[in-house]
Amino acid sequence: MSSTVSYSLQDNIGVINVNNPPVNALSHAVRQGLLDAITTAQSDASEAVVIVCEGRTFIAGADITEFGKPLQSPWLPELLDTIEASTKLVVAAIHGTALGGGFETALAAHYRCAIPSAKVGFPEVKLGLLPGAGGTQRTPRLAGVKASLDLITTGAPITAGQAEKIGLIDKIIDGDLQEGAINWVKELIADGVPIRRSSEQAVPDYEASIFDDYRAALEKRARGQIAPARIVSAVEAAATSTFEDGLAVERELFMECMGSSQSAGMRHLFFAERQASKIDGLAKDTPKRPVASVGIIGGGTMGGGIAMSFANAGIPVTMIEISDEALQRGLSIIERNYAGSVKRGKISEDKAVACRALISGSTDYAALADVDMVVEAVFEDPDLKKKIFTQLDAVCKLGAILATNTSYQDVNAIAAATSRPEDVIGMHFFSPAHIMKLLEVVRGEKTADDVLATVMALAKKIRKVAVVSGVCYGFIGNRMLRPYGKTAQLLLLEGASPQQVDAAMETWGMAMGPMRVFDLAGLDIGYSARKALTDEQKGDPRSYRVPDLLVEAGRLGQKSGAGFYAYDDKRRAIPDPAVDELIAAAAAEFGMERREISDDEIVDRLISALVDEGRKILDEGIAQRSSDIDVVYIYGYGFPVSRGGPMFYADQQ
Ligand code: 3H9
Repeated sequence: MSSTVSYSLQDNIGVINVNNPPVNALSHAVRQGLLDAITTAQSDASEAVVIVCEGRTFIAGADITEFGKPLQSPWLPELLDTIEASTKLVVAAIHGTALGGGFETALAAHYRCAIPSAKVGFPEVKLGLLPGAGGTQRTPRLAGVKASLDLITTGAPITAGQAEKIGLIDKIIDGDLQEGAINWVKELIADGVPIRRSSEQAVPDYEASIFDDYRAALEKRARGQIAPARIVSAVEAAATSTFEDGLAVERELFMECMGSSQSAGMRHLFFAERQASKIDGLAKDTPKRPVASVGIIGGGTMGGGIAMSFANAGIPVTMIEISDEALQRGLSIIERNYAGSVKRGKISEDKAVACRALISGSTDYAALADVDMVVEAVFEDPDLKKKIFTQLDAVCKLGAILATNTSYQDVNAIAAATSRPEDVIGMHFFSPAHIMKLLEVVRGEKTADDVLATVMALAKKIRKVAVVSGVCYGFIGNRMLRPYGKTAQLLLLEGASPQQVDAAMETWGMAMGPMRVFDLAGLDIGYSARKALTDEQKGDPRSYRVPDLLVEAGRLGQKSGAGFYAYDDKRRAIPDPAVDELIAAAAAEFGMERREISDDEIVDRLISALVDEGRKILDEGIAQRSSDIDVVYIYGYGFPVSRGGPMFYADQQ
């Protein structure tokens, strides 16, 4: 057949076997192999056909590396039409993740079975796309409009059991999948079950207002992305026209999305995220240390979030605090967070109880004697951190990994406080640590290769996206934030208002404008950090005059009810004329004439500030590659995913 697809007859059942590691993506060779196999099956001795996959998963989608290149026949929609048109019964047998074009292949089969652990879904929206091989047309015919809109607009996969409930899977197979699928097909034949083509089913009844309701709801969530609304239109076409006409609508919308800069940015992120886990110069088979237990120093917001990240992955945690009172406070915050997650439907009550049970506490460092790893998460005091690492050096077993969650400090200096700097590494989590996906892994001068490899693998286990950074003040993300913040302050003095700066950046796609970020973080933090710096280190006085004046006026940000904005009791930011006056007075101090500033100028100057610093970070070798910087900014700083990250965006410009 082809090197990636084989076909054989087993007891008169034609078995099409796809074998294209790692995820059986629908490359040209796979599409051709499937076409050849289904064509052969039409005229051989087979009574029915089973499509099954080797390796860890059923087909996980179209081959994304082929996107943007010239199309090679057979194109997936044509192939799926041929599969569906088969005059012999076709069954898809699913394990792993049947995603995107992979699930569309399964929907073109006449029936679907899956093992209980299998998942199915349409992640295309996360690539700025919509299913482009009939997914928006066949799914509503089987599962109805609402379930289809939920599945395709969120991109979140569902379990085989959930898919069975909504009609997308017909049978759950326990035990060996291929054997079970063949036996099931034999039963279908024996029972005279007819061929059932998804495209020939009628879309079940639905609420007339559903499409407008989804459009309205998605507009708020989509942050300017075009794909979600296009998905609604494609599903609407399925419900209101023939299969062929709906398919034509889907194709047109798919091509529009595929050609958009948004999808280019999101596809860039897909590969950037996977590339980030690879470390230049480190062999793939670098041995890893076992990490079966973790200690956390500090039970504050950060320490608690980090503890939850490990516990959620089944790793027991011992949390250390200085007093019983502080420990109880820390543990009760964790409890509240779990209760909140249960209330919001993020995890089940049972899972929350099981995870919480994995977190214990102590006020004695001796409790860390046997843990495989410690993450220090106390406040940013370099002397305190060094003292803690000296203590850890004294109590922890040999080979334990000693990590610091510092956001700024010199990891090499912290490592030097121990007799084993090769075991020391930075793990910079982002707050709230149990939710934010980014983890900056800071490689010290002496960090051992196996420590780095272990932490990168562990990051994946605790469901973080890890990016390696070298040692410098602020590492990748916070270092870039400084010139960004300074430029934002200059824009205020030059004539913009906080609300104009924020609105310009949020309209452009940032999750939150810089002034609201400062207010959320607390203006007093930067204020006290500046106190410790020389004038030279502080830089241009115009870049911090306004926040200094705000703090001195008691406006510390959201927590004090006022900062760059006033805040009401629901923590809504309200533009405040007193701040405008304060900015005007500060500008006058520097003899600056204020002027009208356009939103475009705001965006240009702020993004340029990020990109310029990003280039320096690359030149200095702090980041391994420019796409790593994009991953940091998207996962840690609310940069719009549809713009692919600051460095990708700059390249596109
Ligand atoms: C689509 O189907 C459009 C159609 O509707 C219409 C067409 C006309 N292509 O993530 P991992 C690589 S859009 C090419 O670390 P895991 C990946 O880069 C597609 N390569 O594994 C990595 O390479 P490397 C819809 C792919 O076990 C390696 O495989 N489908 C693809 O953590 C391992 O990946 C999706 O969006 C691909 N489709 O997770 C699914 N997928 O080793 C995207 C993966 O060189 N994939 N690779 O770094 C995933 O979500 C995850 O890979 C999956 C496995 C859950 C499957």
